[in-house]
Amino acid sequence: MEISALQKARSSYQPKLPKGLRGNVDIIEGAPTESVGDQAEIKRLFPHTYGMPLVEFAPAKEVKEYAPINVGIILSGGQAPGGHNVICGLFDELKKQNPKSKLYGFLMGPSGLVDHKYKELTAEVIDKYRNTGGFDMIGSGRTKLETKEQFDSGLEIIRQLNLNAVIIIGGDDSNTNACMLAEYYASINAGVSVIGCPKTIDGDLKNDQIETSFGFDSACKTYSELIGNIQRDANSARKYWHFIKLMGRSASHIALECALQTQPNICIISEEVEANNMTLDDVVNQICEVVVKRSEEGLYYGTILIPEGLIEFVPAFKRLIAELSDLLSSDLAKTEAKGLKSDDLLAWILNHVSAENLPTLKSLPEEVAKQLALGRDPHGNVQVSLIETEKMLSEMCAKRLDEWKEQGKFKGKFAALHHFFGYEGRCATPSNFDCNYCYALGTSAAQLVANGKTGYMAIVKNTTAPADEWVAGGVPITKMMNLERRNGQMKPVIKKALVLLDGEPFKELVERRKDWAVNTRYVYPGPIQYFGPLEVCDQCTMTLALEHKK
Ligand code: FBP
Repeated sequence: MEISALQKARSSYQPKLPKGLRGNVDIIEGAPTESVGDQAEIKRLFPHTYGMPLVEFAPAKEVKEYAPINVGIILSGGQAPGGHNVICGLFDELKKQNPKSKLYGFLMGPSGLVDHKYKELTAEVIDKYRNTGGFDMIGSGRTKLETKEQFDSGLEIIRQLNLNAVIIIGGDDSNTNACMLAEYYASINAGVSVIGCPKTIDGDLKNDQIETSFGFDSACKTYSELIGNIQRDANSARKYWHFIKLMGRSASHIALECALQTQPNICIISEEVEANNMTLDDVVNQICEVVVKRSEEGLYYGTILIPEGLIEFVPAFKRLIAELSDLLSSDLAKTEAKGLKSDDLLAWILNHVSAENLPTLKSLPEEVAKQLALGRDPHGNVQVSLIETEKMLSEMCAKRLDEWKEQGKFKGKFAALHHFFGYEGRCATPSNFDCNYCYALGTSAAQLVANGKTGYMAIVKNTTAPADEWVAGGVPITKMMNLERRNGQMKPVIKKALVLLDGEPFKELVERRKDWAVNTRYVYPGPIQYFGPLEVCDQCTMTLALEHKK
């Protein structure tokens, strides 16, 4: 495999490990935990893994000896920079504990476990992927692990390879599955532990124990570089409005972080749109008002950041999506709509959707309607990355501005360009933060396994301090769960963290956005820096800094 000069130089970067993780550790157990919601029901569904204590690692008081163990690892869901370093941290710690320990990678996501597709990860394989982006060491996938047949099939290969543990690196949905797998294996005394690791560029897997999910840092820095470049172009040519959609699924954390880093003219936050009960029309009016104000100053250009999940948060669409989810999983759909191709299925839906939601569905361009109605991933999520919200909004803005022109309210020019920043940020070469964080998470996961824990997620806290001072441990996955409606049924799931409208990052945006809208206050962050002064290379996201400011 040919590698770039940067990759070569970067492969010798030694991730910084927190002091507490450098040698053998003792486990300090905290008080028993409760789930964040629906305690009685979550306890009933997870009797073997509910209520376990938080754990923290402290340097061991005595030297420890470890028997060799075998561990299997799965990369699940969307790519996030740093995934390879979780595996490297895990591998190095396992080998440090006992060189005879072995690590296996299940191929192409959770389906690798079910279908028994795996490879051994030797030092030769691992060394090629240190500090690299992507998940190509073993591949990833979105298969949902939920049935007893899948769990039993996984157990066959676990027994064949004599695995002591399976580690699932994933987002909220994948870790929900990790929790179910842990519970099932505990219930049948399978003697295998299941540990999760918090991954997703979306930044929505966080809570009082998880400060951030890995990948958010590098993805936001990559998008911010690109937004900065566009802003510089906009400020030079002064003729285009750039509509920039940003990946991030439901939550607007990525858009918010990129706005804080680059200071665009407008940044829409889906959670605010929902809280203010806004329609798409209201959003369009808000944008157009800024376009008019800037045009009065002779500024016929600007930047607008749009979170990819916006449409799900506009209350009318939210109601429609909820109805479509229930409708498509109903018995009626199973009999009448089974096997219908997309045009016929949309026609069937149009005939069955309620009178309340029909006008909303009909108001959408056909491609968007189809995507909303039919495009779901295996976890039931609308595939918002495939909906061209940026184009839809800019077309609506162009129409509105034409109307205002006729009414004499707008005298300027309006030309729009569209961008979607998503996939190019998910596999970026990880920042120092993600390299260090992921390596520590992998090391933590190995310590959880060595200490016989199951149903835990590896965590690393105090991440706004220098990496030396980070604190590692584990949190029971059941602690993060509540019940949510999915495909017409109440299901136990990890609670997603949305942007908090009373949180510091959003408050910072609110305080500054009026100024950014009319005046041009662009910031150009430039590319991620891997070598150089620490205040440039090791800085964390503004979201993390603001959320944990002391
Ligand atoms: P995860 O939640 O699995 O980390 O996914 C992240 C993500 O990049 C979302 O931001 C995006 O909406 C989705 O994956 C796209 O999915 P796909 O890779 O299947 O197109």
